Amino acid sequence: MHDATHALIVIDVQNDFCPGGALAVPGGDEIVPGINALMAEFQAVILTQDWHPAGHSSFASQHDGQAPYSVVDFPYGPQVLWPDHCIQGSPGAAFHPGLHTDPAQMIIRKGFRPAIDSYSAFFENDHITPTGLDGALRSRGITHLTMVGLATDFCVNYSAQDAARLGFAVEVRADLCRAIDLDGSLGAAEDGMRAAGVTLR
Ligand code: VGL
Ligand code: ZN
Repeated sequence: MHDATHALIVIDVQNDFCPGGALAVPGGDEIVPGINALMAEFQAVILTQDWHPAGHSSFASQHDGQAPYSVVDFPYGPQVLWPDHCIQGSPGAAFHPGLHTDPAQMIIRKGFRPAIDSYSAFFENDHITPTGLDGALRSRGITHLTMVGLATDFCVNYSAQDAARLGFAVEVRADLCRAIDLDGSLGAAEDGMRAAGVTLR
């Protein structure tokens, strides 16, 4: 059992990111039993939930002539356009039914502002708008984070790098993550996380 300074952050283990979902990550459901087991080792378990309004600006459906997985320029930089996914209150936005949610002390929802996507559990994709997680962790004296979930190369990657830059000691359990891997995004994410000081294991 870790002490009270360590938290487990479980990222976006939601139906739309699992096989059969709108933005399915290959093998996304395989990590659920291992994550459930890992929860028992932590005094603090926090879940994140991708939580978009219908018609969110990150959806390809909102951009004439753009296919899902194309990249367009947003005011804050390049943005991948996704299939419609994790719409607030929809079955796809719900946690995977096998995920143990009772141990969670906090659920951070993100991506609810129509004009900004949010991969990271700490900041939206403008890298300015905070989710509040940094303050919540700090006020509890939490300094060490273990991250698991979906997808390795997007929400886990952005969350881990932001956390490391904010001064947390961060470990990503790659065996309890699965990737989308668009055009080498997994390799780039692994390099970026290591460069930011994240421990990958
Ligand atoms: C995610 C793409 C869009 C993720 C969320 O959880 O990695 N990826 N929204
Ligand atoms: Zn999303």
